[in-house]
Amino acid sequence: MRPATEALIGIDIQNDFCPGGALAVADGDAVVAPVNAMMAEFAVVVLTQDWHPAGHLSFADNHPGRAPFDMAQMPYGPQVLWPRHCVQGTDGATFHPGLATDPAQMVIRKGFRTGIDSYSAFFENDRTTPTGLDGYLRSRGVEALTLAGLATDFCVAYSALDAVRQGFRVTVRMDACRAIDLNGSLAEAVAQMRAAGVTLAEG
Ligand code: VGL
Ligand code: ZN
Repeated sequence: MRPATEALIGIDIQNDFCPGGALAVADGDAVVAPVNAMMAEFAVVVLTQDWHPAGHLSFADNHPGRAPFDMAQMPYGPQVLWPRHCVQGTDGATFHPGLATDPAQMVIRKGFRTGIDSYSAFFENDRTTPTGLDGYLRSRGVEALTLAGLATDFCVAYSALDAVRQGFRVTVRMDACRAIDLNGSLAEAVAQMRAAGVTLAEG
C-alpha cells in the first residue's frame, strides 16, 4: 500500500468515452482493468466524471452549421466542438460498468456549467475557475498524484499540467490511458507533459 500522501485519480472512465459511446476513444475500455488493479494500491482514490448539461457549449449540435471536431472561439479561448456526450443523468455519463467505483472516496464532476468546458480535474477551461479538487487533496495531505483514464490528450493531460502547476508531483500511467488524437493532439500533449516535469510511466 502506498502512503496516504499519494492519490490515484481515475479520469472520465465513462460509457461515452468507451467503444459504442458518443465520443468513443479507441480501445478506451482497456483502461478499466489496470485502473481497478491500481486502486488496491492507493489509500486515496478519486474519480472524475464529465458531466454536461444538455445545452452545453462544447456540443457541436448546439452551434447550428458547425460539425463535431470543428474549432470554435469562446471568450476563454479556442474550444473543440464535440459530439454530444456525457449528458448529466444519461447512460453515457455513467461510469463504465466494469470500473470499480466503490474504492473511490471522492467523485468530482466537471463541465456542469453551460457556458464553459472543463477538461482538467482542477480548473475549467478558462484555467482559473477551480473545481475544488485542489482543496480536497491538500486538506487530505496529498502531495503526489498518479493519473490514468480518458482521454490522454485532453482530460488526462490538462489535469496533469494543472496538477504540476498546483505543486503536486505527477505521474501519468500511459498504459492505463487512451487518446482521442485529434490533429496531433496526443504528440503535443505528451511533449507538454514532459516539458512540465510529468513522469510518463508504462506500468
Ligand atoms: C474529454 C473531450 C470532451 C475527456 C471530455 O475526458 O478527455 N474530451 N470532454
Ligand atoms: Zn466533455
